[in-house]
Amino acid sequence: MIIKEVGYNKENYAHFGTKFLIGNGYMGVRGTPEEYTKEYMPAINIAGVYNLAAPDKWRESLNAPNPFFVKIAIGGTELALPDATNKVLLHEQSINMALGIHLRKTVFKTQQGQVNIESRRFASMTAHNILALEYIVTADFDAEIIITSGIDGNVWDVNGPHFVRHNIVDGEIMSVEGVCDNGLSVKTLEKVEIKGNLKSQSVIKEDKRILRALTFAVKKDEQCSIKKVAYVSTSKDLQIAKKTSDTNFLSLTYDELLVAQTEYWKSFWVENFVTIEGDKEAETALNYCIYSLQIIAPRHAKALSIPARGLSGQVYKGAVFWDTEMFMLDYFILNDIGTARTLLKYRIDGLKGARIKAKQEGFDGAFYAWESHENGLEACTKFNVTDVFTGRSVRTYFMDKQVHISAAIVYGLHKYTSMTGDFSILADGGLEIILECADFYMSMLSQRFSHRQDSDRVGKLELHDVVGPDEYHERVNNNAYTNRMAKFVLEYALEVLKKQTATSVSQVEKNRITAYKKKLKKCIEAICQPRTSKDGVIEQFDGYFELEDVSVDEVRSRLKDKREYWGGSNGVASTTKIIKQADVVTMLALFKNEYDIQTLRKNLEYYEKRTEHGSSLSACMYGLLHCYCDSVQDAYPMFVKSAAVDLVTPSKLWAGGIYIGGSHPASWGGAYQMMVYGFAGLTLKQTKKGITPVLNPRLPTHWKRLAFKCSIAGKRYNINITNKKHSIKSAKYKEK
Ligand code: IFM
Repeated sequence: MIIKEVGYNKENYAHFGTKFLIGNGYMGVRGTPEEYTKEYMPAINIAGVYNLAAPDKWRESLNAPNPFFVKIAIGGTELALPDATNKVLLHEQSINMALGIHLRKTVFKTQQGQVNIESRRFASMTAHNILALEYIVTADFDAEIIITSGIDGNVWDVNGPHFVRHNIVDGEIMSVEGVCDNGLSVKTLEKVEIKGNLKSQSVIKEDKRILRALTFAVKKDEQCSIKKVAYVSTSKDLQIAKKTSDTNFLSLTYDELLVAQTEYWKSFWVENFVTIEGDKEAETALNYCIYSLQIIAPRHAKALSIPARGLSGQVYKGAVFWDTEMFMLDYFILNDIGTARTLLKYRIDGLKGARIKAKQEGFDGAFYAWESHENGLEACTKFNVTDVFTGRSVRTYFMDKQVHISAAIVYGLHKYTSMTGDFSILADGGLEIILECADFYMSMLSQRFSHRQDSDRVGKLELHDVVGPDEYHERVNNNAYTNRMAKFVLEYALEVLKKQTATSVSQVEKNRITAYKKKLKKCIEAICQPRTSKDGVIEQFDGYFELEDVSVDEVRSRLKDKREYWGGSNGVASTTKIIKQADVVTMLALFKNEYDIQTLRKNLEYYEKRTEHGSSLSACMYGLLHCYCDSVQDAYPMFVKSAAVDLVTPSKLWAGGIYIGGSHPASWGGAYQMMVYGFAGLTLKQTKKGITPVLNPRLPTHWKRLAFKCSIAGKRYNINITNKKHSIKSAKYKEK
């Protein structure tokens, strides 16, 4: 349960900051050494609080003043990374997932001898505003050690600076409050316990930070240390949190918090650890995904979702994408129904924004934000990529044409209700989402005027001018995935309406509902199917088959700059069949029961060769479909790729001049889905006894045993699978 890196390389600052993230759903803390300043991207990224720094910038999430800032000096010389790189004898960073703690150890060599730093830090899982740090220094010689620590309000921002003013307070409890020009503020308080032979201390108050310099006189191998407890809050907390924080900051101690933290994670792993006997690496990677999803789960909030880059920073504006409902939600439905509900309630709140966007784009109903901020506010701009050659912004169509976003939310609601048996969410606003998304797609469907004379299209309704999951091909007609998802929304709307008992409804209203159901039925029957080749390949969108058929490598070789954007009007992939990510394959993975296995295999084979996997959302969908096609050995590398996405060196940090690094929660969720639905083959059956789980396992041959727990319809199950037998037994656990 340890993720560890030994050795120091300054160049790893962005990757390790992400890999060694800690968090508690309220905030994420990047895994950078304590002495790092903003050039090296330390961040305490707050969930769900956004600001626009200037009209020509992007709105993005906020980073809090950093109370984990600490550096040391010995004999007047600073020992701080990265400047002191040449003095490093040993450097280790790790996450102990069993305890939810980040650990760091550095040994510096000086003229007098060796100096050792050890730190432990965590984001409290039991008090969401709280961060805690222990920092210990020893030297193998008698030394005067200065530990300088405090709150650094000079934070790293992608599209900042956000704070126009810093209110700084000195005293036993120090604080830095960053204030934005609209009054929005983020405040960090800290108190410190000091241990060791303290000779003197002083306070350094600067523009944006306040520090304490603690001078210790220590004997050889004697420790000096600080233990810090910090409280981070924002002026939006009351709006977001379920309840006001009952944390009595003054009375909390580091030691007590550590005990509570350890207890929390111990009981968490009893419920959530996934055993993969025969493959330690896969086991660690998958449990890292689970740890990582848990530390970004908005357990404190009434209605909040998870950004595409989790809480690893402001990349993608800290915004929420389809990633949540299509990739992450299943983990929460199966393990933490409270969080699953919170994620969906965020979309219920977002209906306001979705209605506005639909209207603006000329449609009825609800068109959800492609990149969603609070209240469903669209954060995606029309110019989302920068041309690496000219430095100019490129018009992209993610925001206005990626209409499959609305269907993803309805799909999420469907998964939630059908797997938990909790239909109350429909009465709490879910039904409105389903019906308004249905209205949206019905208003988009247009009678076909196309020049093409295919007989199967006559009288059909088409979905024009969209972008499917494959973002490299913009403004296409009848994207297979989008059409199927739109149809799904209409089908689900019809299904829920049929189940509604309208006893107290007037005759006029009944007639209206009947007419509406007829309209839904008509659209369901008429929505056109994608073209299919003679040998069963489904065309991703109208005209895809006519594009240039070249390999991914050939397209890559046409790049003049490796950071060039492959899509859009000038992209190297746009005129070819090379796609960014699973598109038809995603559709087939979701609706596999509608196709025979030959069709699934044929399409998998066809599209796999033509997929760049330029998005971390891609591999898991290929992996899932491989499992459904019983090609488990081909699924396995896709599983590893998804699960270990943030453990290995990142392959893509740029999209045409825009930094897109950070963590990949959708990929973690996708790996989890592969484990549950793919390898364990979990499906649900509606029987007289209610919703029951069924297994159809297909383990990779080197896996000896797969075991995990999950919750279905309010019951917790123990699932145990070997190559010879499998079982599902009730587990003693009550869903909270
Ligand atoms: O939602 C994804 C999209 O499918 C591909 N680009 C990145 C987004 C955020 O992860």
